[in-house]
Amino acid sequence: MAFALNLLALGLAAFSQVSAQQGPWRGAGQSAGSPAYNYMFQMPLPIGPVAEPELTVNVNGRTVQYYSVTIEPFTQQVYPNLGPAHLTGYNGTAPGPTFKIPRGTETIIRYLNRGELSAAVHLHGSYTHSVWDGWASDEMQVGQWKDYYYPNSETARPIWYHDHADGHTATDAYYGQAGVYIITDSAEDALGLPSGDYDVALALSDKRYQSNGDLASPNGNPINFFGDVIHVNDQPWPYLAVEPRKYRLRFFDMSLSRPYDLYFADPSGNWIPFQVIGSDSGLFGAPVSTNNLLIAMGERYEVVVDFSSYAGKNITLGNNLQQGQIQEYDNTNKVMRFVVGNRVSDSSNNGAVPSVLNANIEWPTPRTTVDHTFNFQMGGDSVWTINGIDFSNVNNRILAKPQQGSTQLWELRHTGGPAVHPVHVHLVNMQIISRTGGSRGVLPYEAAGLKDVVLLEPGEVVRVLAFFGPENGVYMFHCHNLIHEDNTMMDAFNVTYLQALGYNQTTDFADPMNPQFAAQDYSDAAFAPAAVSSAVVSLANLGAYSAFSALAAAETAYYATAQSTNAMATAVASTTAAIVSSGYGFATSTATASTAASQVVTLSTVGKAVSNTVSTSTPSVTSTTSTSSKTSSTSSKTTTTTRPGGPPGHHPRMFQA
Ligand SMILES: [Cu+2]
Repeated sequence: MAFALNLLALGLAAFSQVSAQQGPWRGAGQSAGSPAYNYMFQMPLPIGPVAEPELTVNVNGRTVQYYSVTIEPFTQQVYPNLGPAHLTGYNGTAPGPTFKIPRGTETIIRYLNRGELSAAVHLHGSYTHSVWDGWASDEMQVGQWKDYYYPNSETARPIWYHDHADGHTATDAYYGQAGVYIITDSAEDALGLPSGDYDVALALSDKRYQSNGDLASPNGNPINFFGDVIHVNDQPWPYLAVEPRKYRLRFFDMSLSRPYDLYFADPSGNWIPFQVIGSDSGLFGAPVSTNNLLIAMGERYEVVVDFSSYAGKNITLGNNLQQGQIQEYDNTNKVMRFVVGNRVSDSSNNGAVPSVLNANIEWPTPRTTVDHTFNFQMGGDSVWTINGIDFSNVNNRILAKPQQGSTQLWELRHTGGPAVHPVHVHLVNMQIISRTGGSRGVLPYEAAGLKDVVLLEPGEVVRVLAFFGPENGVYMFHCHNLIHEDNTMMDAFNVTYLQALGYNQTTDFADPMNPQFAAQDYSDAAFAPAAVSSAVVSLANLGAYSAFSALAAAETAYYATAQSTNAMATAVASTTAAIVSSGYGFATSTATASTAASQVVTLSTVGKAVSNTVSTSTPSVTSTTSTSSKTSSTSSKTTTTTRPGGPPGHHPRMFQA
């Protein structure tokens, strides 16, 4: 009883702080039940705008696109018969504009915060440098902006972007700060999968409404938030008119606490088999056939479903999740409807799904020793913790220090609390090795590809294997039940710099609070076209990602030679030969004799425990990198293309095609 009261008090304290910062229409009432929605399957699925670059810069052979996004309040008519809902989203849309970026094209996105609360933006599924990864304390206050720089150099995959601000991520995501970001590549294009209008992103969320048609606050319950209105692309229970052919559907679970068990049902209620072709980290090696698909918060799955046998019929997407932790309401078993027409207007890319989708999945090097065990549990000094430590415990919140380029096996344990925990580890692509403690094991579509989120149900223990690279830096890992994340089931790990690689990065991208990249106050001058162009070229010239593929290859070679057992100094001690003979792509390395060289990484404000010393007893290497000389060269090779239609800036409709 004492524990329960304590829990309640802590939960309320955490939430009252957030509520106090919100507008008068926020937190106006925790609706016990939303008004009846009388337009089930009658409103079309919204297909949002695709972001267009406002500037394209070429620096030393790299293409860098510049976009701008304003976080701003807007209203949306959700209930046709009631008042509008108030949201705060990216460029005044929810979900935010969709990004479609070809692999290898770098992006710089300038976010300007014109919302009500501080903001941090995380590109979920990207191995972004720490300074642009949306570290929860690296916030833009209202009136500030920050340029985020992304590599987009991993294979084609469905990733997404959302707020990650300290303590109110759930609020911000719920009110609209989330969007789809798709990386494409030529290998995927060559497969002949459904494309264009036949490739549809479906962002799932659940919300509650007040009697006046406005949103009810998600705050007030530190355990879970479950809405009684299911949205797809922010439209309650929509329909999509489809043709009798194959479609590629990309599912994103952007809900706060709700997982879904999705299925397609014909008018007789029979479930239709479909193929799962990819997940968080891109295409599977081969498609997985199934009748249902469990997707949890933060996860993505891509499927191909064939409507060709259902011309003139309705196919309903349902949610079959029935378990104790998930609140079911009258209509939360329904998601959306596909209204199948009678005519196919384009029969290209409508063949069988290839039996081989992706022969080049970068599975981590096998490893059987558990490097870290993390207990996801209630209690401790706050409501939710990992190993009893929460994110506000600044001096202790770094729970792991994998060395750059190492592979580690983590054991994730659900050790208490009436909720599920989808665990998201930033930076990495995880192989789900095992799930014990329950009855379901690893699901076939979880095993078929790499992931960045894995679901823990009560009592379950999941082992994941991941490569911690290519860069060093401090990253978060947390529960993607965003209610838990805010309360404060989140900690960090420090991918420590591997000096022995001879990779001498002159800019510190590892400290997420590096003031060089901190948010700045808005000024007209900073948003003048010439200033934007200059800022973009300056960032691009850092070459922050230009060595990534060489770096990853060097790390793989390094650990293979070291036969590392624990990715630590022992490995460093035995790899001199590998360093010298590397040809890692970091030219002109020169070995310098030293004994017991010590590499101290001290990060400014992310916490005492971040200070990390890697001792080596072998020659250390200093190097002049070819990449830095290239990228610090003049911008005379830079070409700039300004997008027609006006100067780069912060107009909310800049992205409309
Ligand atoms: Cu959780």
